Amino acid sequence: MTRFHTDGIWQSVPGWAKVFFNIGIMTLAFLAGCSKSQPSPEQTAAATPKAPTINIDAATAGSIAGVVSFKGIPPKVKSLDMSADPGCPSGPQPADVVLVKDGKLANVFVYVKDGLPAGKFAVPSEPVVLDQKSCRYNPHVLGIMAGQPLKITNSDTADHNVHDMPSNNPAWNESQMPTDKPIIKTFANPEMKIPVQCNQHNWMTAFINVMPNPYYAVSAADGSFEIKNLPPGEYTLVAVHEKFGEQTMKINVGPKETAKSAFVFAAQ
Ligand SMILES: [Cu+2]
Repeated sequence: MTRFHTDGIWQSVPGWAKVFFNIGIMTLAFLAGCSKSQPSPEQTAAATPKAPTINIDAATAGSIAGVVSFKGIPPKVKSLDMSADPGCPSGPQPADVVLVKDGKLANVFVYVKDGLPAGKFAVPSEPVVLDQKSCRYNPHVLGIMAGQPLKITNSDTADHNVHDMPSNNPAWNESQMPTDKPIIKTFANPEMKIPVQCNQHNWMTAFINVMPNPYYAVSAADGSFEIKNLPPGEYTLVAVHEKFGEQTMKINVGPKETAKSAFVFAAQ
């Protein structure tokens, strides 16, 4: 309150009036501070909307089971040379971007895009594991719910580095030695196809799909996938492959039914 001390008018004001003036200013500042730090209940409710958590009725829940095929001759598998690092396998190693076996395609991310009830789905506390093994990310494609822990482990004798490159979540870039404890991460926001790369080994790539619900799966080596515990309804199902793009289908799931679906990808 010394900012007026050079002002002639202020100097002519009696001392008792200055005291009252200063008390008034301090009271106003105090009230302004209170209104900032203690929002009204209405403000709090608006800032943190509470969507109801959806309960799935086990008596009627169904599932989707399917297979992803590959039509035609798959592209030649690239050979990787990991020999520069003695902690990695020696000799030519097959790339894991395209995995076709007996006409079936692995690492296709299949998820329910539309048709689910509105609301919030329970988030599992069980972590999803991303392991670095034989100088690859295992799995190469994974799904995780927003808020669910991701546990990153190093099973190799090589040093690795885990670098994610999201656009709707914070990025991280961390080294992990063979003896280091697991790195735990979470993603707050749903986001598809977050690339992950090892800065030590440029062939090591993975994709993380952060989902707002638990209705997704990754096709296995035999092309199979299954999405369980779905309430009966009509859904839009999407299948995405890193190289071969995206496909969409409508599918109806009746009460207690296992609806069958099939996707067929081809070289582009
Ligand atoms: Cu690495």
